[in-house]
Amino acid sequence: MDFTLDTIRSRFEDRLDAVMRRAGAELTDFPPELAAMVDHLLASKGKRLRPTLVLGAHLAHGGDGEMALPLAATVELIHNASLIHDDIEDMDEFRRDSPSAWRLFGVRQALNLGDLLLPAAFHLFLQTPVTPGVRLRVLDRLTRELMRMVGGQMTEIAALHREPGGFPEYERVCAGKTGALFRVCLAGAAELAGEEDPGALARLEAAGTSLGLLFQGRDDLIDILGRKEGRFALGDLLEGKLSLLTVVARERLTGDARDEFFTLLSIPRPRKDAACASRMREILFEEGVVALALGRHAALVDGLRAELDALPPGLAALLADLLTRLAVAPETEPSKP
Ligand code: GRG
Repeated sequence: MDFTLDTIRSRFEDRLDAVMRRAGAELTDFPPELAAMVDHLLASKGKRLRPTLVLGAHLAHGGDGEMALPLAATVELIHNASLIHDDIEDMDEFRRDSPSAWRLFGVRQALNLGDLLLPAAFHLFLQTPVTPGVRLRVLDRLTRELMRMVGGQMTEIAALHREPGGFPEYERVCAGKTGALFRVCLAGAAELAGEEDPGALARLEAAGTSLGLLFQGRDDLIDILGRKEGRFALGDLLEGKLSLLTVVARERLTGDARDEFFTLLSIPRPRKDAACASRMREILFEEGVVALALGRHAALVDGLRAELDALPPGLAALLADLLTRLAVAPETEPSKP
């Protein structure tokens, strides 16, 4: 079969929707206006990358995909919960080209919605038709990774507005907040298909960690290149966030440019305005930080590509497809913010 993101996503799209809708319907006996919030959430779909990876990894390990549908829906529900909470924490007003959940329903109900999705996700996973032993192993993986995800997010927030500790700190944050779910997608799906070899599972976990780093790096680059669809660009600089750019800035900047950049980074909102963020962006372009960060990201993409041969062929093909989408084209002229 053809292991591309598009073919796997479209092959399972209807069934994944049905499983997620069933989870929504079972959530509670809400009155209609509250049920409408859940419906809105389930209707606002993203790229469905994580469930597609679950299904692809299951197929690539000899599974039929069907048995992995509850896990696929589970990771997407957890991902959605994390986005709702993340938007509240960052006060991001837009998500998936529409107002974020807290803008639509208020902070309190958005928090509740995120909270609701988590037990719903676990409840759904428990319906996976595998032996209790396998189910428990994957459940254990899921809970451990979810703790790492929250840990990564907490570490990132603790690092706001300050000069970053360096690339290892950035890697740790990405391995948690973004890599955790990717590790579940790859290694959890393989376990559901019967994979027990510790070496094979470790390779899948390593690929998930690398994907988290690449995915987050791309997100960081898109923020500065001004190509964030439906969201404000430069949000990370405004927020004073640890990012691939601030880490490379720490390595690269010297003298006045360094002092100015990190002084601006340390200013909290709302004192830091769009003009501050634009000046920071200017420094990053002028001092070659953006070019270096693009190069660093491209090298990481190449690094993971070189490791794909160690994975089952179908999964290697699927991840090769993903890597072409994670590459970020360099931009010679910075567009005006
Ligand atoms: C699990 C409720 C809960 C909280 C965990 C808030 C938090 C703690 C973690 C946030 C983690 C986070 C938002 C990481 C960012 C990952 C990222 C780049 C998301 C964007 O993913 P896409 O592009 O989104 O796959 P779509 O919209 O396509 O699904």
